[in-house]
Amino acid sequence: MSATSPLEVREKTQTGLPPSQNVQRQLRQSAGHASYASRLLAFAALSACFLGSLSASSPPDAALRADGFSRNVSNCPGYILSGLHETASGLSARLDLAGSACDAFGTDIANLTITVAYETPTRLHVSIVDAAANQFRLPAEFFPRPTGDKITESESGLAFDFESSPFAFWVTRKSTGDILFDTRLSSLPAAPTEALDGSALDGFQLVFEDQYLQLTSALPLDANIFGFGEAVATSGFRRDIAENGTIQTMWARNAPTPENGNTYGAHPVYLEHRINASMNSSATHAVFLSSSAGADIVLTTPPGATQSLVQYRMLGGVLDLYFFAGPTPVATVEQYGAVVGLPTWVPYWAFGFHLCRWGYTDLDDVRAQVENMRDADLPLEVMWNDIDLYHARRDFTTDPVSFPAEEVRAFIQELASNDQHYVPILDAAIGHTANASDDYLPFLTGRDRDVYIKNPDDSLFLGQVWPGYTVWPDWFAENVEGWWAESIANWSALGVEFSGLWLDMDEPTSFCNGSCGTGADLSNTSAPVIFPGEPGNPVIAWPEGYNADIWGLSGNISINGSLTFGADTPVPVVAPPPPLVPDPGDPPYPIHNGFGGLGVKTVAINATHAGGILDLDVHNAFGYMQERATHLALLEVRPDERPFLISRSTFAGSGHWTGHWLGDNFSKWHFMRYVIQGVLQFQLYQIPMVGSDACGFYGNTDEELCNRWMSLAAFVPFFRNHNERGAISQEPYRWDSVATATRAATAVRYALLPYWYTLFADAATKGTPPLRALFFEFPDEAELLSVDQQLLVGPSVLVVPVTTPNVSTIDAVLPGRGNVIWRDWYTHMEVIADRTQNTVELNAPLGHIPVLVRSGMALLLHAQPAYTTTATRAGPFALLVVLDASGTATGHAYIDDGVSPPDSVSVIVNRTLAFDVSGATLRISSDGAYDIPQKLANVTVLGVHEAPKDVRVTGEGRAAFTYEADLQRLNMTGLALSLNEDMLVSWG
Ligand code: MIG
Repeated sequence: MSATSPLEVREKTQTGLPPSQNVQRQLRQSAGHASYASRLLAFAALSACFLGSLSASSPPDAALRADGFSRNVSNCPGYILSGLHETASGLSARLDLAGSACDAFGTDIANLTITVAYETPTRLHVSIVDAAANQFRLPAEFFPRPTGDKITESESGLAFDFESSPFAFWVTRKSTGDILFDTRLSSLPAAPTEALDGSALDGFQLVFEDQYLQLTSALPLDANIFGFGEAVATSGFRRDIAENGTIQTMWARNAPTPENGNTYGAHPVYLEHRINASMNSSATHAVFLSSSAGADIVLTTPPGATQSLVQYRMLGGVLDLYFFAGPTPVATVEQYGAVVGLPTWVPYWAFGFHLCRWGYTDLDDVRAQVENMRDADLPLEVMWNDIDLYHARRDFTTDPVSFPAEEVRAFIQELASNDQHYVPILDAAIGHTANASDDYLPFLTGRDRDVYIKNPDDSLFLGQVWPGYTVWPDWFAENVEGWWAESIANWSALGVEFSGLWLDMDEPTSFCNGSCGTGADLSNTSAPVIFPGEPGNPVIAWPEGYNADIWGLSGNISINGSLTFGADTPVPVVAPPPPLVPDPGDPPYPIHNGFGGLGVKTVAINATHAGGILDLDVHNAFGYMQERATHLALLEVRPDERPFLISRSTFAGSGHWTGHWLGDNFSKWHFMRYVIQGVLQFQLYQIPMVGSDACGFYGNTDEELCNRWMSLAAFVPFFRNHNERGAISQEPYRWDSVATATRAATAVRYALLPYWYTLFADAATKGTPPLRALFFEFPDEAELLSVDQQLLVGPSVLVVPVTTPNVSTIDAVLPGRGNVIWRDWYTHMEVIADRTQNTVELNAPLGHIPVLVRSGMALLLHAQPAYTTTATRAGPFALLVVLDASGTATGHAYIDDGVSPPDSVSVIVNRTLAFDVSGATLRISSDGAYDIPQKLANVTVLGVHEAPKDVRVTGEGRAAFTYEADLQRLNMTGLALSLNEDMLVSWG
């Protein structure tokens, strides 16, 4: 922009600040990249330009000041600590407002209580609450937190220190003396200053008002921060704190994976990793603010500052903070899991391939998919249906013409007889009856039992979704769980004999703003949104580089022998939406919600829940509450099966109830690139069962993108291809090359299932993240911190997906700095990286995804990947041992029946195997009550330097083997070893 635009003039007048880079970026972005997401962002930017305020504390205009709030925290007085009561395991004290109230964005609360508890050697709990207990607190009944854990201060790895006047505190890692969190003004940059987005940072005192809480901590300059989601960050998995800064808004929103904007879930937790290069050491810690309040969390570095900072700006609640000492990334994540709840057990079948789309017209269409997959020999484990299944787009129904219930039942039973499963969608909103003769029972029984969210006047709160006018379950209502379980059971009895459920629209999404149904014509059951693929909403987008005007609608990689590929386009940097003036009735501090007002396209914030809970306080937890209720309902309906859920809107602790898919992405290369950061984020959030819509949801895909995406998707936990209504078909059999790539990647996945399953058992029992960023395993290697185009499945399997078009090789980073031997999964050959760069160029022709295995590891595998996970499990096991330089390796495996839920004492009958290799001997120790019928049929040992003369197995005598010197590979085949006993295999 060379000349001053009217927008800038307007902005100057409104704020007195120079035009922010923020807005300029918005405008550039909206011009260059016309996605739905960017249109929304551009809209938000324009509104902001016209409406005003740019920061937490920019000068208020007269209209805003009418409510008496100053919108400026610079003269907030902070608090003074007194009445200190110290115990061996912590302290409590009063905090009283240190001067006159500033009433910045709410009314200052004069009297607070602080409680500090050393709970475990690696967990410190700091809670600052209003003494009168009027502020909303997460009810422990629904959001359990560990109670009773207590150690003495001297046993803690963390120290809490404070200054009394004004009150400030800091948390130190005792072993290193590092200060991890520090709210002292003397540690923070001098205020006022500004955030990198141009917004003002007026003051850093603790602010505790009814509708605004602010807490600021200094961080090391350009700190390595991960987490704060749900986010699709243009900076990658590592958050941007020093270049553009980050404003992560916590306000669950149905926005299709907006870059740098708030989206479906809210996770107010971050992990920080510090490397001490000179000491060759590192340590990780995490900070969790246990609050469902709407919020902006700011990561920034003020201009010229020598430190960065994190600032929490919360719209209510209390400051309930947990600090986790790690010190490894994996241990840190586990410690977080112990507070919010460990991930739910996942049934074995859920690791199979899932096929879905929006727009299967009828049951025949769905049946045809199952047949086509079988004909193409493409493993299909779970068939899904979207809202096409519904009658009148209502939950708990099937369309009598296109999906007759009895035929749906027969179809699902046929799937079951082939060891296949069925998962339907379940939307959050319940359609309101259209008139007095409408006998839609789920709505009517729910109304009778008083389970819906209300308006302040106690009438039903009405919004609008696919069925027309709708209500929403109030998950805090007394009868809601019974009604929900019964509705689910009835649906299943009707014919929809699902194996799991897909929870959508649980932000919750409405198509109108706030209470739009009260007084409206309820007989109008049309949705105000046109289905994609219908006139007025055609699906016209294609992947970067594909030109449909030239090549038509096939999406083929070549047409008449020439390549259908243009050029990849660079990804624009997208700033978060600027803050808006709050909608009337919204709290005075305008969080950067991409939709603007808090009630836009969702339930109004003044809607009420049982017990008088305001929707404002629990908006971010709607998804969590529904996931919990649905999980409990499934346990009631099928007490012998593990509930399987995939849900869109998640909150801290959701993983205890559900898995997650990353939502409505786009069929674009750069959205495929975001998959890895998304999957890694949710490992940190303790929702490890996560994946993307493979081949892309919005827009048409093409052969090459779908080929690469299916290959990647086979290496993330939740493996599903899902597509938008109206887009070209993208089931993996649609293109031969995609079918070939999918078969190959799926075979690797199914071979690895015992390993995957063990990783998820470790998640369910200890909170260990199954998937890992490279630095999780190699925490001292600073060069890995920004690597988020590769990922580790567990500690041992390194995946290097191709995420750009038109290439046949890829440069891989090999972690370990030469101290680890990496071998190619397919060939078993050693892969050697350049010694200074730690990188290597790998062959990656279309259809091939490079996978490397790490030395020092023993992996239990299925020897014969088959069509379903059941058929695969029926076959024998294999063991792959990759020796390290000193000839050792270890590993473990967890095995059970794959379906039983934990009983009341949380134990599933199981067997664990430990593998320990050294001195040319493999020791297998077997422990547990589960009887493994399948035998161990082969053992492959890589890294054996000399041809053995013979191989012996305990109790069996000599075993047949082959040895290949070039691969240093010892292969024992044709074994039939029981895994229910300890065993020794030795060679030499
Ligand atoms: O407004 O059910 O994210 O996966 O296909 C769209 C139709 C509603 C959004 C989900 C998407 C699903 C679609 N749903």
